Amino acid sequence: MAQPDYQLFAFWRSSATYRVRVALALKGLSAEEHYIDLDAGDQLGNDFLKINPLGAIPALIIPGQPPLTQSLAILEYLDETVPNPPLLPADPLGRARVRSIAAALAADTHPLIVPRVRQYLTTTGGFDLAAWRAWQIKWFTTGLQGLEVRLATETSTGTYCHGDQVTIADILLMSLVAVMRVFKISAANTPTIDRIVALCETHEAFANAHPLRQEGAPAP
Ligand SMILES: N[C@@H](CCC(=O)N[C@@H](CS)C(=O)NCC(=O)O)C(=O)O
Repeated sequence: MAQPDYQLFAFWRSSATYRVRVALALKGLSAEEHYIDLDAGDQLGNDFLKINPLGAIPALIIPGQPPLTQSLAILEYLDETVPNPPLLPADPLGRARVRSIAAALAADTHPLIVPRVRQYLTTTGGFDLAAWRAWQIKWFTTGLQGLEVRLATETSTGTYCHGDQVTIADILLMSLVAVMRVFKISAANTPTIDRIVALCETHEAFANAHPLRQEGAPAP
């Protein structure tokens, strides 16, 4: 069997890992996954903290190189080293728009619902599980409904978030939708997002990255 191109520290449900899985598949690259059980706290074990001292996945190991962390940085690295198919538009304004959509989801939405935030809020923060769920719903839907307004009104929206090709913006959108489904949360009144999600789902790269299709996932 061919050697994988990379090693990927991953967890079945991880939204940020999903992004890397999709990008690797779109670029025709392979990675051997190493399971970091976020529910068991593996991300805070000494072995993994040597790979990412911030205790978060994904981490991508390129042979002979220090680990790469932060999904957006990894996506851009993959796009620069394997240019086809491109995951960013050719023009600077287009690239800025795609990066803006991606950052709105990766930096302003997703970090609010990760396990370390749940852990803090449900202990020190005094949240019970109902308050945590209300928090999850609030920030997921705030992020997606804000994006819906952008996608529905900005002229650069095409069949995908930007134009008619998959970009990093679509990967980020799908990564949020994928975990919202795991948590059984949906945002109402997002017809543009729903249309783009349905189109992305027709791609094998997205379908195969689905959280419930990963090792360690519960039976659907
Ligand atoms: N901004 C980071 C987010 C990394 C992150 O928070 N990953 C989550 C899983 S999706 C994690 O490992 N969380 C561990 C924790 O919160 O304890 C990225 O895009 O890679």
